[in-house]
Amino acid sequence: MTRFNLTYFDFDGGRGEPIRLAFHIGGIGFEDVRLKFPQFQEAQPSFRFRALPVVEIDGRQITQSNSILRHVGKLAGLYPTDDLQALYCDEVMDAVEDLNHAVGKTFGLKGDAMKQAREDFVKGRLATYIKGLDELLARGGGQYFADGRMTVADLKVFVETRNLAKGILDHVPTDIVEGLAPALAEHRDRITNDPRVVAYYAR
Ligand SMILES: N[C@@H](CCC(=O)N[C@@H](CS)C(=O)NCC(=O)O)C(=O)O
Repeated sequence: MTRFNLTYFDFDGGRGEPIRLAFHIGGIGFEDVRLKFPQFQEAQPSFRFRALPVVEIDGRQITQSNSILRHVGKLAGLYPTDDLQALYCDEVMDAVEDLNHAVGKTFGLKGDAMKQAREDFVKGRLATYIKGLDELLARGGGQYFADGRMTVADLKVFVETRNLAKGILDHVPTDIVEGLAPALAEHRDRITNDPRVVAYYAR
């Protein structure tokens, strides 16, 4: 049996969480290694690109969150077999990565510099990406992004929109998704209430 070992930070968000969800939903056993930041710093040289998530598959280290999520999605039955639907799925996942990189640039800033950077982010890239994702949801039929069912693209967006609503990012309004894209907020609630997702958080 293939052995999976996923290493990510110890919180229910970010680039690692959709992968954890996909493993669970697919009923695929994996070791869920959760690092606190000092543990990450100590172990960082052992990660190929000095970043997380990484997954080890039978001891071989694989990096890049979307590549890992796509692979686990295939194993879990959460990735389309139709090429066009798979492309829809990939587009959504890569758009979320653009957003992750944009918000990453505001980390580490302090005081007024942070406030200004976050306000610019809210009016600029974040608004653009929320509206863009809303369009992609409509293209998928309004309920899911691809394949007319929940796929890894939905898990990736859900983790992001839920984090925005949690208020984890200072100076980002928690109702920004509701305000700009009500259908995307409904999508977050739809995935939150999916019995497979409910079961994961109830475990
Ligand atoms: N392209 C990579 C980016 C990975 C990445 O930047 N991960 C962040 C956490 S979400 C990280 O490890 N940051 C710590 C650092 O770069 O020092 C991926 O998609 O996995």
